[in-house]
Amino acid sequence: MTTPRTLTFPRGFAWGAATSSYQIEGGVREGGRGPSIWDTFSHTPGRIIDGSTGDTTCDHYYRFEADLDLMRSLGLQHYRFSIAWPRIFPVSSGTPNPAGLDFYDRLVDAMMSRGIEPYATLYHWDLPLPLQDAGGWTNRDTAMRFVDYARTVTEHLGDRVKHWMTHNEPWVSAFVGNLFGAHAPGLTDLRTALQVAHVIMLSHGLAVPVIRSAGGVGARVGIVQNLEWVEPASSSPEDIAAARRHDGAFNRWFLDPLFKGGYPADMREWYGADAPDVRPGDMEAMRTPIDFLGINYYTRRIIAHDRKGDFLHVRKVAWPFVPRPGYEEWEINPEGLYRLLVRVNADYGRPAIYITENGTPLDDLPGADGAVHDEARIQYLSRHAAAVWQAIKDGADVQGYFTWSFMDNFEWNLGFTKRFGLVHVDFATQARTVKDSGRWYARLCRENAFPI
Ligand code: IFM
Repeated sequence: MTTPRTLTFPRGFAWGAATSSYQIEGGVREGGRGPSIWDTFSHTPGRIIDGSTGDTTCDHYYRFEADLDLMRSLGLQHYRFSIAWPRIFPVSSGTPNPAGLDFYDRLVDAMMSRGIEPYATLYHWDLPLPLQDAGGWTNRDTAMRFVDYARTVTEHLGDRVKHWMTHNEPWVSAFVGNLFGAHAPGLTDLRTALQVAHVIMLSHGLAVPVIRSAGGVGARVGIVQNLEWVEPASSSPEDIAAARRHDGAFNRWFLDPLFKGGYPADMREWYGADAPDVRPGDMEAMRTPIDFLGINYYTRRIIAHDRKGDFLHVRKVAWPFVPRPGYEEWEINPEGLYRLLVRVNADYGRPAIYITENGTPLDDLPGADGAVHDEARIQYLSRHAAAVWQAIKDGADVQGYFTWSFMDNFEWNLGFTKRFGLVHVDFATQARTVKDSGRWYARLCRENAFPI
């Protein structure tokens, strides 16, 4: 069978772009917002490679109307954004902050009036600082506070927002923040990371029914996991076992509780005494059925056994070497997205899926003509969209695709050194320039199809 020259997606397929609150909003002291763990982390010398912070970033808090105008002018009809918990509960609990709710009211209204459908993430890493001071995600009470926060926001916005995501990338929150120390809160302890992952997943499970009932008719609730396609570096039993451990830690540890009701036994055994404190009812809560799974896909990993490697005794192998600008660690591998989708379909009972993030950082700056000619991003997007098309054709229930990101923004510990946007942002002047990829993607969104 030959591949058609134009790839057409199912009717109603949701094309969009994604961002998150701390990465684009700025205005960190506006409207009664309290501090988050990222405010203190980014202000700690040495934590962010270029010494920057999210204090201003894209200034979207003040410029959201113009940013949504730009989105509309490109014809994007779906937008995944996140809500900053410290704007809603600046002091961890008690009465919600009316100015914070008002900001998201105005933001969502501005989307609706432009024909842009909101997809809201509740937690994209900006934990209110008072909660961290009380133990953060190691403290089970944080899960209860998350449920309160989820209820407040969905009761408030649920008449307009119909797609809710509880968490963005629990693996990153837990491991990058609490084992590798590269993200807030900057800790380096495996047991802490595993406990954080557990309480985050518990908070998700507890919040799902609350969001569903407070969100009103048509509310759909999901969670976003960052998943990788994993392959062993060789056919040796050691490398195969190492790849299985990487897959266990990265993928199965977060998918099995959602769809199978328990942590994978091989990984529980591997973690031993570091495994989290699981109480009666926790796993049942985590297994609460979701309406969709959000998948953030960036790369494939080729894994070798290495006793001196990380906590999994593994080493990431860059093979075959694919030179690329930007994130050297992230091999571009659209085939891995296809395989991952087929695998999730087969192993986890064909869930409804949204690709909630997929994108690449490039050194794409305006040229002498003032335009940004990012042909490499167009290649990246078209190859990944083709992988999604093929996975749908082979049975995966993928209902939408959101590229990361709508515009260049604050890339966490990498500051402003990585640009992922369809829209270039000059952080000195706040000028926005639509990249060539933005125009290419806009056409794909409008036509629900693209020529290959
Ligand atoms: O910028 C991040 C985003 O916040 C979460 N997923 C990966 C992106 C690129 O690193």
